[in-house]
Amino acid sequence: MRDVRRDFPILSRTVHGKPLVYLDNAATSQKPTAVIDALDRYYRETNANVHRGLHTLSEAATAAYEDARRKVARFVHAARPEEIVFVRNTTEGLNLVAHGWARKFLKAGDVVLLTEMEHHSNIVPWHILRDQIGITLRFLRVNDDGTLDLSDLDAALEGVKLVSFMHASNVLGTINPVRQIADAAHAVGAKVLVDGAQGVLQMPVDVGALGCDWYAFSGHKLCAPTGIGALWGRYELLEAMDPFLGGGDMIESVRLEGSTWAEPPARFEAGTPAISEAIGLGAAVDYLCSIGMAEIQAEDATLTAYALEKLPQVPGLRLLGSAPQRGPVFAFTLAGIHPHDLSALLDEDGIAIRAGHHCAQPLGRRFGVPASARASLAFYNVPEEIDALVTALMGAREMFANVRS
Ligand code: C6P
Repeated sequence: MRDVRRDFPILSRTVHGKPLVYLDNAATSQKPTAVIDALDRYYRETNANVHRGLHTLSEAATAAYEDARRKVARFVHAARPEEIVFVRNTTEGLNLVAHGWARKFLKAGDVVLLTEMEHHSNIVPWHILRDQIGITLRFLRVNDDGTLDLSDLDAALEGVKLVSFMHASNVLGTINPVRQIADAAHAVGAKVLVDGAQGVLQMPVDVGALGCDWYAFSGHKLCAPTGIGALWGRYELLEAMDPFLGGGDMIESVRLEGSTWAEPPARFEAGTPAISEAIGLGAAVDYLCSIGMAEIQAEDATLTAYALEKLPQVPGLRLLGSAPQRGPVFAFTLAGIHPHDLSALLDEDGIAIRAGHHCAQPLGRRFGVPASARASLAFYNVPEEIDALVTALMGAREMFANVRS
């Protein structure tokens, strides 16, 4: 895995004269040369609009765009490429289900079950829909160790039409038991939407094995460019959904009196899509498959074990979440130092972490921590970078202690 660092040009840069230690992978991943080159090649050789022209460039662009869809379909083990809808990001994928499916099939009083650990992108769309059509929202609670409280899942599922929850937490690191929740939800006739933003780079994803109905993820967390993501959905569900954006490329026919829509996935891809970004996502998926997602998962486990051994050695450090099934994401507080100050201080050592509420304010309230620092790793990180983080945290503690005394 050490060798893969060479595939990421940015990892050899310095920040404030120090080697970059990039520990903000849950916010966005870095991009390998294979992806950067795919974008460069596309704009140098193939750039044209897709699905619209009969000239050579347009046909080549269309072929590359649809090839990327096939690669993404294989990556998540979709039954067919048409089950992959290209969207901008996880947020748009979740909103597409809220507005394309839930708005059509749910009515006032129907219950949508979420969890207390959700990212805002899986809470706010449901608040909007609740205010518009009167659905009821219910939340699974989070235990002190950062696992979901599933002790009375059957009661929580009463009257539920849709369960929507994250595969892996961007704060606690917890990996949720998707199959267990999906099976229980399906037993009461509910549909299951999974926010795969963090899950998708941490482990092999097989949507059939997970047992969900939709799975949304962002390319930029998967070594691909920003501006592209995917919503996988079971085809018959996509077929039943309404579009939430209208325009070019999503229609079957348009008359002044009205329009009819194309079949999925085109129905949900109105307007000129993010063509180069989709091709970049295809290149990212190829790159990750060349390493192997099982190998990436194993590397994450090694890094996670090392971080869990090292971080508690910092006096005053409180780690949020200690779930047994977890990914390499570590939110923490350090006694006496505001996370924003900590982040700024670490930046001077070339270390990039995130600080704040991590777009999960309800979860922060649950733990009585409105803001925390967060180090998040990816397979291209190395144990020495965890050592560098620990040393910098110790230094920050000392510095603040001196300031106070
Ligand atoms: N979390 C983080 O630093 P978008 O912004 O649409 O690509 O992803 C949204 C999203 C949804 N669910 C989870 C679990 C996420 O972690 C994220 C993005 C980043 O934690 C940016 S806020």
